[in-house]
Amino acid sequence: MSLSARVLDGDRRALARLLTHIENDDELGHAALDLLYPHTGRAHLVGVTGPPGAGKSTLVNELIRAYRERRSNIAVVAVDPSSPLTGGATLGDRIRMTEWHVDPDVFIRSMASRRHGGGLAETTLAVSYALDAAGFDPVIVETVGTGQDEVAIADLALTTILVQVPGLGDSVQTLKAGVLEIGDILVVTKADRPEAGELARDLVRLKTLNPGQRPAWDPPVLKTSATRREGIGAVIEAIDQHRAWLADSGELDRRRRRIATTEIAARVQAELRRRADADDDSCLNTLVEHVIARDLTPYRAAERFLGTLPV
Ligand SMILES: Nc1nc2c(ncn2[C@@H]2O[C@H](COP(=O)(O)OP(=O)(O)O)[C@@H](O)[C@H]2O)c(=O)[nH]1
Ligand SMILES: [Mg+2]
Repeated sequence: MSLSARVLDGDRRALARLLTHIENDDELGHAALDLLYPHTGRAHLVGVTGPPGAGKSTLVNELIRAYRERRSNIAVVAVDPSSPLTGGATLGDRIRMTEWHVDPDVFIRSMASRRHGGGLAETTLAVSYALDAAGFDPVIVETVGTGQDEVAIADLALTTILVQVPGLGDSVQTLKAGVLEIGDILVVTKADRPEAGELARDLVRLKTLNPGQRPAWDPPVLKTSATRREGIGAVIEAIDQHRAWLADSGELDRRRRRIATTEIAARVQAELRRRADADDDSCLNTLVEHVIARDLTPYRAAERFLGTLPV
Protein backbone atom coordinates (compact mmCIF):
# COMPACT_ATOMS: atom_id res chain seq x y z
CA MET A 1 0.00 0.00 0.00
CA SER A 2 1.27 3.50 -0.77
CA LEU A 3 2.05 5.96 1.97
CA SER A 4 -0.98 8.10 1.18
CA ALA A 5 -3.30 5.07 1.05
CA ARG A 6 -2.05 4.04 4.48
CA VAL A 7 -2.65 7.55 5.79
CA LEU A 8 -6.23 7.45 4.50
CA ASP A 9 -6.54 4.06 6.16
CA GLY A 10 -5.77 5.62 9.55
CA ASP A 11 -2.21 4.36 9.87
CA ARG A 12 -0.54 6.68 12.41
CA ARG A 13 3.02 5.64 11.68
CA ALA A 14 2.49 6.26 7.98
CA LEU A 15 1.06 9.68 8.85
CA ALA A 16 4.10 10.54 10.99
CA ARG A 17 6.42 9.48 8.18
CA LEU A 18 4.49 11.47 5.61
CA LEU A 19 4.68 14.58 7.80
CA THR A 20 8.47 14.26 7.87
CA HIS A 21 8.53 14.17 4.07
CA ILE A 22 6.28 17.21 3.93
CA GLU A 23 8.45 19.05 6.43
CA ASN A 24 11.50 18.20 4.36
CA ASP A 25 9.68 19.56 1.33
CA ASP A 26 10.72 16.52 -0.68
CA GLU A 27 9.22 14.94 -3.77
CA LEU A 28 7.78 11.95 -1.93
CA GLY A 29 5.82 14.35 0.26
CA HIS A 30 4.60 16.34 -2.73
CA ALA A 31 3.54 13.16 -4.56
CA ALA A 32 1.63 11.90 -1.52
CA LEU A 33 -0.13 15.25 -1.21
CA ASP A 34 -1.23 14.95 -4.86
CA LEU A 35 -3.24 11.91 -3.82
CA LEU A 36 -4.38 13.21 -0.42
CA TYR A 37 -5.42 16.69 -1.45
CA PRO A 38 -8.82 15.65 -2.90
CA HIS A 39 -9.60 14.23 0.56
CA THR A 40 -9.01 17.54 2.33
CA GLY A 41 -11.26 20.50 2.99
CA ARG A 42 -13.27 18.88 5.77
CA ALA A 43 -11.23 19.93 8.80
CA HIS A 44 -11.52 23.33 10.39
CA LEU A 45 -8.06 24.87 10.63
CA VAL A 46 -7.65 26.95 13.77
CA GLY A 47 -4.53 29.06 14.31
CA VAL A 48 -3.48 29.96 17.85
CA THR A 49 -0.94 32.73 17.90
CA GLY A 50 0.54 35.19 20.37
CA PRO A 51 3.78 36.05 22.16
CA PRO A 52 6.08 33.39 23.64
CA GLY A 53 5.08 32.35 27.14
CA ALA A 54 1.56 33.71 26.72
CA GLY A 55 0.04 30.35 27.55
CA LYS A 56 -0.76 29.13 24.03
CA SER A 57 0.34 25.52 24.57
CA THR A 58 -1.48 25.38 27.88
CA LEU A 59 -4.64 26.72 26.22
CA VAL A 60 -4.31 24.25 23.35
CA ASN A 61 -3.93 21.44 25.85
CA GLU A 62 -7.23 22.47 27.46
CA LEU A 63 -8.84 22.72 24.02
CA ILE A 64 -7.74 19.15 23.30
CA ARG A 65 -9.40 18.05 26.53
CA ALA A 66 -12.63 19.87 25.65
CA TYR A 67 -12.71 18.51 22.10
CA ARG A 68 -12.09 14.98 23.39
CA GLU A 69 -15.03 15.38 25.74
CA ARG A 70 -17.22 15.83 22.69
CA ARG A 71 -15.49 13.02 20.84
CA SER A 72 -13.79 15.05 18.13
CA ASN A 73 -10.61 13.69 16.59
CA ILE A 74 -8.23 16.55 17.07
CA ALA A 75 -4.78 17.21 15.67
CA VAL A 76 -2.35 19.85 16.88
CA VAL A 77 0.68 21.23 15.10
CA ALA A 78 2.95 23.13 17.48
CA VAL A 79 5.51 25.31 15.80
CA ASP A 80 8.34 26.30 18.08
CA PRO A 81 10.72 29.16 17.62
CA SER A 82 13.85 27.83 15.97
CA SER A 83 16.30 26.99 18.65
CA PRO A 84 19.62 25.45 17.70
CA LEU A 85 19.80 24.05 21.22
CA THR A 86 16.50 22.26 21.56
CA GLY A 87 15.81 21.89 17.85
CA GLY A 88 12.21 22.78 18.44
CA ALA A 89 9.76 21.53 21.01
CA THR A 90 10.16 22.90 24.50
CA LEU A 91 10.32 20.59 27.46
CA GLY A 92 6.97 21.88 28.69
CA ASP A 93 5.33 20.99 25.37
CA ARG A 94 6.79 17.49 25.54
CA ILE A 95 5.56 16.90 29.07
CA ARG A 96 2.06 18.09 28.28
CA MET A 97 1.95 16.02 25.12
CA THR A 98 2.55 12.75 26.90
CA GLU A 99 -0.90 13.14 28.43
CA TRP A 100 -2.40 12.34 25.02
CA HIS A 101 -0.01 9.68 23.81
CA VAL A 102 -2.39 6.88 24.64
CA ASP A 103 -5.37 8.52 22.92
CA PRO A 104 -5.61 7.34 19.28
CA ASP A 105 -7.91 10.23 18.38
CA VAL A 106 -5.40 12.92 19.33
CA PHE A 107 -2.41 13.57 17.10
CA ILE A 108 0.24 16.08 18.10
CA ARG A 109 3.14 17.14 15.97
CA SER A 110 5.90 19.53 16.93
CA MET A 111 7.71 21.35 14.20
CA ALA A 112 10.88 23.33 14.62
CA SER A 113 10.72 26.56 12.71
CA ARG A 114 13.68 25.79 10.51
CA ARG A 115 13.22 26.67 6.89
CA HIS A 116 12.99 24.52 3.84
CA GLY A 117 11.97 25.37 0.31
CA GLY A 118 8.67 26.90 1.29
CA GLY A 119 8.14 29.26 4.18
CA LEU A 120 7.26 27.81 7.51
CA ALA A 121 3.59 28.71 7.30
CA GLU A 122 3.16 26.97 3.93
CA THR A 123 4.88 23.82 5.20
CA THR A 124 2.67 23.93 8.27
CA LEU A 125 -0.38 24.25 6.07
CA ALA A 126 0.72 21.27 3.99
CA VAL A 127 1.10 19.30 7.23
CA SER A 128 -2.44 20.33 8.16
CA TYR A 129 -3.70 18.96 4.82
CA ALA A 130 -2.29 15.54 5.64
CA LEU A 131 -3.98 15.68 9.06
CA ASP A 132 -7.23 16.78 7.43
CA ALA A 133 -7.08 13.87 4.96
CA ALA A 134 -6.35 11.52 7.86
CA GLY A 135 -9.71 12.53 9.34
CA PHE A 136 -8.79 14.97 12.10
CA ASP A 137 -11.14 17.88 12.72
CA PRO A 138 -10.29 20.41 13.99
CA VAL A 139 -6.63 20.87 13.21
CA ILE A 140 -5.08 23.42 15.56
CA VAL A 141 -1.81 25.14 14.73
CA GLU A 142 0.10 26.92 17.49
CA THR A 143 2.63 29.51 16.34
CA VAL A 144 4.51 32.34 17.96
CA GLY A 145 3.18 35.55 16.52
CA THR A 146 6.32 37.20 15.22
CA GLY A 147 7.69 36.60 11.71
CA GLN A 148 6.96 39.56 9.49
CA ASP A 149 9.16 38.23 6.71
CA GLU A 150 7.00 35.33 5.74
CA VAL A 151 3.38 34.43 5.38
CA ALA A 152 1.92 34.12 8.84
CA ILE A 153 -0.29 31.21 9.78
CA ALA A 154 -3.03 33.76 10.54
CA ASP A 155 -3.26 34.35 6.78
CA LEU A 156 -3.78 30.65 6.23
CA ALA A 157 -6.09 29.54 9.05
CA LEU A 158 -9.89 29.67 8.88
CA THR A 159 -10.20 30.83 12.47
CA THR A 160 -7.38 32.66 14.23
CA ILE A 161 -7.24 32.86 18.01
CA LEU A 162 -5.03 35.73 19.09
CA VAL A 163 -3.71 35.18 22.59
CA GLN A 164 -2.76 38.12 24.77
CA VAL A 165 -1.32 37.83 28.23
CA PRO A 166 -1.61 40.27 31.12
CA GLY A 167 1.50 41.75 32.63
CA LEU A 168 3.44 42.49 29.44
CA GLY A 169 2.87 46.20 29.89
CA ASP A 170 1.32 48.66 27.51
CA SER A 171 -1.47 47.10 25.50
CA VAL A 172 -1.51 50.12 23.19
CA GLN A 173 1.54 48.49 21.62
CA THR A 174 -0.84 45.84 20.35
CA LEU A 175 -2.85 48.44 18.52
CA LYS A 176 0.24 49.98 16.98
CA ALA A 177 1.39 46.69 15.59
CA GLY A 178 -2.07 46.23 14.07
CA VAL A 179 -1.84 42.69 15.34
CA LEU A 180 -5.32 42.81 16.83
CA GLU A 181 -6.82 42.69 13.36
CA ILE A 182 -5.63 39.17 12.70
CA GLY A 183 -7.67 37.72 15.57
CA ASP A 184 -11.12 36.28 14.94
CA ILE A 185 -11.21 35.45 18.63
CA LEU A 186 -9.21 37.42 21.21
CA VAL A 187 -8.21 35.46 24.29
CA VAL A 188 -6.72 36.90 27.45
CA THR A 189 -4.86 34.03 29.08
CA LYS A 190 -3.84 33.71 32.73
CA ALA A 191 -7.09 35.32 33.83
CA ASP A 192 -6.22 34.25 37.36
CA ARG A 193 -3.82 37.22 37.37
CA PRO A 194 -5.10 40.55 38.66
CA GLU A 195 -4.28 42.54 35.48
CA ALA A 196 -6.36 40.26 33.24
CA GLY A 197 -9.59 42.23 33.60
CA GLU A 198 -7.91 45.47 32.63
CA LEU A 199 -6.28 43.91 29.58
CA ALA A 200 -9.62 42.46 28.46
CA ARG A 201 -11.27 45.90 28.81
CA ASP A 202 -8.40 47.48 26.85
CA LEU A 203 -8.82 44.93 24.08
CA VAL A 204 -12.55 45.62 23.84
CA ARG A 205 -11.81 49.33 23.63
CA LEU A 206 -9.01 48.96 21.06
CA LYS A 207 -11.13 46.63 18.97
CA THR A 208 -13.94 49.20 18.87
CA LEU A 209 -11.51 51.96 17.90
CA ASN A 210 -10.00 49.77 15.24
CA PRO A 211 -12.70 47.60 13.68
CA GLY A 212 -10.46 46.36 10.85
CA GLN A 213 -11.67 44.57 7.76
CA ARG A 214 -14.48 42.47 9.08
CA PRO A 215 -17.56 44.48 10.02
CA ALA A 216 -19.83 41.44 9.98
CA TRP A 217 -17.87 39.48 12.57
CA ASP A 218 -17.23 41.05 15.91
CA PRO A 219 -14.27 39.26 17.50
CA PRO A 220 -15.21 38.27 21.04
CA VAL A 221 -12.79 39.04 23.86
CA LEU A 222 -12.60 36.03 26.17
CA LYS A 223 -10.69 35.33 29.36
CA THR A 224 -9.25 31.92 30.17
CA SER A 225 -7.38 30.50 33.09
CA ALA A 226 -5.81 27.16 32.43
CA THR A 227 -4.76 26.76 36.03
CA ARG A 228 -8.36 27.23 37.18
CA ARG A 229 -9.75 25.47 34.09
CA GLU A 230 -11.99 28.45 33.38
CA GLY A 231 -13.20 29.94 30.14
CA ILE A 232 -12.32 27.06 27.83
CA GLY A 233 -15.94 26.24 27.00
CA ALA A 234 -16.49 29.80 25.81
CA VAL A 235 -13.48 29.54 23.47
CA ILE A 236 -14.84 26.31 21.94
CA GLU A 237 -18.23 27.99 21.56
CA ALA A 238 -16.63 30.99 19.85
CA ILE A 239 -14.76 28.69 17.44
CA ASP A 240 -18.07 26.96 16.61
CA GLN A 241 -19.81 30.29 16.10
CA HIS A 242 -17.04 31.63 13.91
CA ARG A 243 -17.04 28.46 11.85
CA ALA A 244 -20.80 28.72 11.35
CA TRP A 245 -20.51 32.41 10.51
CA LEU A 246 -17.83 31.69 7.90
CA ALA A 247 -20.13 29.22 6.16
CA ASP A 248 -23.31 31.31 6.42
CA SER A 249 -21.82 34.64 5.39
CA GLY A 250 -19.94 33.42 2.32
CA GLU A 251 -16.70 34.45 3.99
CA LEU A 252 -15.56 30.81 3.94
CA ASP A 253 -15.34 30.87 0.13
CA ARG A 254 -13.53 34.19 0.21
CA ARG A 255 -11.02 32.94 2.75
CA ARG A 256 -10.42 29.72 0.85
CA ARG A 257 -9.71 31.75 -2.28
CA ARG A 258 -7.40 34.09 -0.41
CA ILE A 259 -5.57 31.18 1.21
CA ALA A 260 -5.12 29.38 -2.12
CA THR A 261 -3.82 32.56 -3.75
CA THR A 262 -1.43 33.20 -0.86
CA GLU A 263 -0.16 29.64 -1.01
CA ILE A 264 0.49 29.70 -4.73
CA ALA A 265 2.22 33.08 -4.56
CA ALA A 266 4.36 31.99 -1.62
CA ARG A 267 5.33 28.81 -3.41
CA VAL A 268 6.26 30.67 -6.60
CA GLN A 269 8.37 33.06 -4.56
CA ALA A 270 10.12 30.23 -2.73
CA GLU A 271 10.78 28.41 -6.01
CA LEU A 272 12.21 31.53 -7.61
CA ARG A 273 14.44 32.08 -4.60
CA ARG A 274 15.60 28.48 -4.81
CA ARG A 275 16.41 28.75 -8.51
CA ALA A 276 18.20 32.04 -7.97
CA ASP A 277 20.27 30.58 -5.13
CA ALA A 278 21.05 27.37 -7.03
CA ASP A 279 22.74 29.52 -9.66
CA ASP A 280 22.37 26.84 -12.36
CA ASP A 281 19.18 28.02 -13.98
CA SER A 282 20.23 28.89 -17.54
CA CYS A 283 17.18 31.02 -18.27
CA LEU A 284 17.62 33.02 -15.09
CA ASN A 285 21.39 33.31 -15.68
CA THR A 286 20.88 34.63 -19.21
CA LEU A 287 18.46 37.24 -17.92
CA VAL A 288 20.92 38.23 -15.19
CA GLU A 289 23.63 38.74 -17.84
CA HIS A 290 21.33 41.04 -19.81
CA VAL A 291 20.42 43.05 -16.71
CA ILE A 292 24.11 43.43 -15.80
CA ALA A 293 24.94 44.41 -19.39
CA ARG A 294 22.26 47.08 -19.00
CA ASP A 295 20.36 46.09 -22.09
CA LEU A 296 17.34 44.84 -20.15
CA THR A 297 15.71 46.33 -17.07
CA PRO A 298 15.01 44.03 -14.11
CA TYR A 299 11.29 44.69 -14.72
CA ARG A 300 11.46 43.35 -18.29
CA ALA A 301 13.68 40.48 -17.18
CA ALA A 302 11.03 39.47 -14.66
CA GLU A 303 8.33 39.64 -17.33
CA ARG A 304 10.38 37.47 -19.66
CA PHE A 305 11.16 35.00 -16.93
CA LEU A 306 7.49 34.60 -16.07
CA GLY A 307 6.77 34.29 -19.79
CA THR A 308 9.05 31.23 -19.95
CA LEU A 309 6.95 29.30 -17.48
CA PRO A 310 4.40 26.92 -18.99
CA VAL A 311 0.84 27.59 -17.88
N1 LIG B 1 -1.11 31.56 36.18
C1 LIG B 1 -1.27 30.99 35.00
N2 LIG B 1 -0.19 30.52 34.34
C2 LIG B 1 -0.37 29.96 33.14
C3 LIG B 1 -1.65 29.84 32.55
N3 LIG B 1 -1.52 29.27 31.34
C4 LIG B 1 -0.20 29.03 31.18
N4 LIG B 1 0.49 29.43 32.26
C5 LIG B 1 1.96 29.32 32.47
O1 LIG B 1 2.64 30.15 31.55
C6 LIG B 1 3.84 29.54 31.12
C7 LIG B 1 3.92 29.51 29.60
O2 LIG B 1 2.87 28.69 29.12
P1 LIG B 1 2.88 28.04 27.67
O3 LIG B 1 1.55 27.43 27.47
O4 LIG B 1 4.06 27.15 27.49
O5 LIG B 1 3.05 29.34 26.76
P2 LIG B 1 3.33 29.46 25.18
O6 LIG B 1 4.77 29.77 25.00
O7 LIG B 1 2.48 30.60 24.73
O8 LIG B 1 2.93 28.16 24.54
C8 LIG B 1 3.89 28.16 31.74
O9 LIG B 1 4.72 28.21 32.87
C9 LIG B 1 2.45 27.93 32.14
O10 LIG B 1 2.33 27.07 33.23
C10 LIG B 1 -2.79 30.34 33.28
O11 LIG B 1 -3.94 30.29 32.83
N5 LIG B 1 -2.53 30.90 34.48
MG1 LIG C 1 3.96 26.87 23.21
